[in-house]
Amino acid sequence: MDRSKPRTSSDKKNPDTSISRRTLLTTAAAGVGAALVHTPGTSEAAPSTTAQAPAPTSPAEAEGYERRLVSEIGERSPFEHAHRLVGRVKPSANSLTPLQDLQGIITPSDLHYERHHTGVPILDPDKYTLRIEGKVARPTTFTLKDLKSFQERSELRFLECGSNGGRAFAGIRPDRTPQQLDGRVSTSEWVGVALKDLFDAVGVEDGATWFRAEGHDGGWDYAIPLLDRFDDSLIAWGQNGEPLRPEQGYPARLLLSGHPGGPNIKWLKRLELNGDPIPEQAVNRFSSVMGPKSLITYPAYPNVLTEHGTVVITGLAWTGQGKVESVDISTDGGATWERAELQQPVLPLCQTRFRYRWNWDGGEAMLMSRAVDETGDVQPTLEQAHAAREANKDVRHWNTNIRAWAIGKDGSVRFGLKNVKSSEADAG
Ligand SMILES: Nc1nc2c(c(=O)[nH]1)N[C@H]1C(S)=C(S)[C@@H](COP(=O)(O)O)O[C@H]1N2
Ligand SMILES: [Mo]
Repeated sequence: MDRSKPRTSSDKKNPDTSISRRTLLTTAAAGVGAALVHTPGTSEAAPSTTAQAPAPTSPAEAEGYERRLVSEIGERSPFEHAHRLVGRVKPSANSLTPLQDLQGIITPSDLHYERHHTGVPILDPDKYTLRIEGKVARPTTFTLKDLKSFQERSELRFLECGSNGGRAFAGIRPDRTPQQLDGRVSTSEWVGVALKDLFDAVGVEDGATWFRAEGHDGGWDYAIPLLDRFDDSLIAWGQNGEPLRPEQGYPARLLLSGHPGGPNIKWLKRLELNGDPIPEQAVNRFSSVMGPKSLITYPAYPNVLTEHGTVVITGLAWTGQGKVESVDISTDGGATWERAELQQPVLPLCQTRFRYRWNWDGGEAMLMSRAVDETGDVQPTLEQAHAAREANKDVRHWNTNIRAWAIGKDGSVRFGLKNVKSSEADAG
C-alpha cells in the first residue's frame, strides 16, 4: 500500500482529522465489520451501510492495531497460521494436524486430522439412522434423537491412524516436521453414548463374537471382535463443544478405546453382530493395542535455536493403554535420561503434554523423548521396534518408536539423523 499517496476525498469527509491513514486502511480491510459501524459525528442520521472510518476509540486502535467487532463466528488472529497439511485432494485422502502449533492437549476441531476413503458425505441429521442387528434380541433402528436419549458421556480421547508415524520408522529423512511425521493423531472432547449401553438395549445374544461396523459413505467397514474391551467405547455426536465436524463423521461415529483410527467408523450406519468365526483381519488388527508413544514438538525441524541457554523442550505423549505414567528426555542421544514434567490434566486414552527445561550450551545434541504408560510398557527404541516387527509378522505393530531430533552447532534442528542408541543399559 502506498502511504505517501495524498488524502482522498473520502478521507476528507471524515470530520476527525486525527484518524491515521493506517487505521483507515486496516478498518476498511475488516470488511463487513467496518460497514456495520455507525460513526458518531458524521452527517448521516441512520447507521451507514457504506464503509465509514470510525474514530479511534480503543487504546489498541490508537496504538495502530486492527480492531474487530463482534462476529457470529470467530476467527483466529491474523498472526496465527496453523493449518492442516493437505496432500493431493482426492476421495481417498488424509490431512495432518499441525502438532507443533498446538497449545495444551486439545486439537481445535478444524485442525483435527482427516482420513477418509471415499470423501466426506454431508448427512442430514434429521434423516440419520443407525441400525443394530444380527445376533441381538431386539434389532433396532436408532435416530439421532434416540441415541441422545441414553445417558450422555463425555471423554477426552486421542484418535490416531494406525499408519501414523511411518516416516519415523522407515525412510527417515532429516527435513520432517512433527506434522509430517505424526500429524495423524488428534485429541478432542467427544460426547456420546456408551457402546455398551446400546448393546444392552438391543440385547446382544450369547453366540455373538464380533460385529461389522459400516458407515454411510460406503466403501469402508470393519470387523471388530466383541471379546475386546469396549466398556469405555462411545458412539459420539459431539466434539469440543459442538456437533461432530463432517470430516469427523457427522452426525455420529464409533470411537473405540485404545485402538487405531481405522475401525472408528464415521457416519456410522450399521452394526451387525455375528457368531463364529472372527475374521482373520480382525484378530490381527485387534491383537495389539497402541502402546506408549511420545514426540517432541519443540524444538523440531524447521526450528533454529538462536540463543544459548534455556530451551523449553515440549511435546505430546499418549498411549492406548490407560494413562501416561512418565516421560523421560535425553539430550545426548539416549545415553542419559531425565524426567520431564507432565502438565495436568493427565487422562487415560488422551494426549498428555510434557515439558523439560534444557540448558543448551551451543554444542551438538540429540534430543529424544521416551514415554512409559501405566501398564509399565516403555516406548521402544527404533532398533527394538524393528526387531519386534521382524520377530512377529502376524501382529500389527504401530509406529511408536522413540523419535530423535539432532541439534547442530548452528542451532538447526533435524529429524533422527542416526539410529537411536539402545537404552536398556539405563532403563531404570
Ligand atoms: N466411514 C468411514 N469411517 C472411517 C474411515 C472412512 O474412510 N470411512 N476412515 C478410518 C480411518 S483409516 C481413520 S484413521 C479414522 C480417521 O478419523 P478422522 O478423519 O476423524 O480423523 O476414521 C476411520 N473411520
Ligand atoms: Mo487410518
